[in-house]
Amino acid sequence: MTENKYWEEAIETMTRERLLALQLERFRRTMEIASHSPFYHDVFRAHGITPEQIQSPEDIRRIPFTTKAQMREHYPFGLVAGKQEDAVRLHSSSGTTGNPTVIVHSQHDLDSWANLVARCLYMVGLRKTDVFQNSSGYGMFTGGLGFQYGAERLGALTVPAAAGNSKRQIKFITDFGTTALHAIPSYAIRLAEVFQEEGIDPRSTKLRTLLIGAEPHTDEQRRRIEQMLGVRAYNSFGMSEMNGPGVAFECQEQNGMHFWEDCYYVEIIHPETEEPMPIGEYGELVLTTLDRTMMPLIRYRTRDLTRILPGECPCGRTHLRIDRIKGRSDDMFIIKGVNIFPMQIEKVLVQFPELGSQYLITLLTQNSQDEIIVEVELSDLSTDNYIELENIRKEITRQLRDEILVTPRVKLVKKGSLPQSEGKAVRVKDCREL
Ligand code: DLL
Repeated sequence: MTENKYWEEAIETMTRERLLALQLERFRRTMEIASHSPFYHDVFRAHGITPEQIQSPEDIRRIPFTTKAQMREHYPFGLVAGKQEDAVRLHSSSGTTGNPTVIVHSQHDLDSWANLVARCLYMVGLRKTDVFQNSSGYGMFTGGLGFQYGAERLGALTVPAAAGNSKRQIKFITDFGTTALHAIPSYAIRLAEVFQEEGIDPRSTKLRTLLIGAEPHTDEQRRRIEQMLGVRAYNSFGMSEMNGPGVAFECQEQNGMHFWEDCYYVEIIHPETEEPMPIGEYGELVLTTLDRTMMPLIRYRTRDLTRILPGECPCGRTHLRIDRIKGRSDDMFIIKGVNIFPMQIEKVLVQFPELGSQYLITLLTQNSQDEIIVEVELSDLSTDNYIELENIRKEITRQLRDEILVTPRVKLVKKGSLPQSEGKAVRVKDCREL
């Protein structure tokens, strides 16, 4: 018997027309459920909106957006629509300022989420015979439990290694015959460095597949990670408000992430005018959950910037693909009137074999002027000849200026000297005077 290429063929390859019909039906059902929450009850009433009015994408645009600020205002349970006795899990995202955001799930929601993650894992070639190791933090961070239940649903042997302790991660990979690893990209780099320090060639292990996501990274960084670990690395996108991982994932083409449109309604809007952006153009991702019963979110403004890729994917899946996340509108910083995303800087740095993978961008005020300092670690391939280092530094400065249109102060620092965080990498420190 030939093996099926898809986890759920009928859904994954559904025609666009049928997919839209399914989405509209689920959108109406989602609104009906959401109207039982205090928050959406008031929103729908104030705007005179009922589920029956939603017959087309144009109708959807009449519904107001939901923002993170509103979720915080209605903290913790103002958006919960289901009954307390049906609630089985709560995740909350770290709130750096004010209240965190809270998401509550029913058993149905958790089953649906696990199925989506299994669908992603199957898509990149994982099967029951794989050994899947998860180096995510467990707990509130959804990369832990989200992948755990997804990989179990797939039927893989799942190793909940959790975050940190790189030597132990490597021991698990070696001893348990780990074939697939989930890591955030900055940690994948760290792990590759520890393999090297320990004198173990990752290619001598069974590790072949890496799933990386949860933080922005360039395609160049992905290729570097693939090279360092001898794996194929697939980009994985999600956020706690939309469950966690399993929202959009690359297929084996490695060309954009398929968004699971049976479970999410996707819009890309202009962040200021809020008008829909044409296919192929960058804007802010706005998402609606279509299969959540405890706490649906409708037209949620994610702040993530991306675009829908035009054309069909050779893999046969009909669900749309988004480009890698360019950044969050709140990561963007403005220096001397120029808008800059950290990923533009990473794209330049990663081209230099003399540089390692860790960098830190610091924004300062000097003589009432904004200044940008880029500190970047040297790699093992770099020289310690001062003149050569100075030439490299000048070349990096020149290329960065061409990319971001302002001249940064570049500092080359010793490997291992930049601060490392356990969770997502901190790339920008803004120390400017207000
Ligand atoms: O990061 C969920 C997740 C876990 C995704 C594991 C993938 C793997 P949050 O902590 O709520 O959830 O952070 C969500 O992280 O809005 C994006 O800004 C960013 N992000 C997530 N995936 C990617 C990615 C999880 N592949 C926020 N590329 C999102 C770039 C990403 N940014």
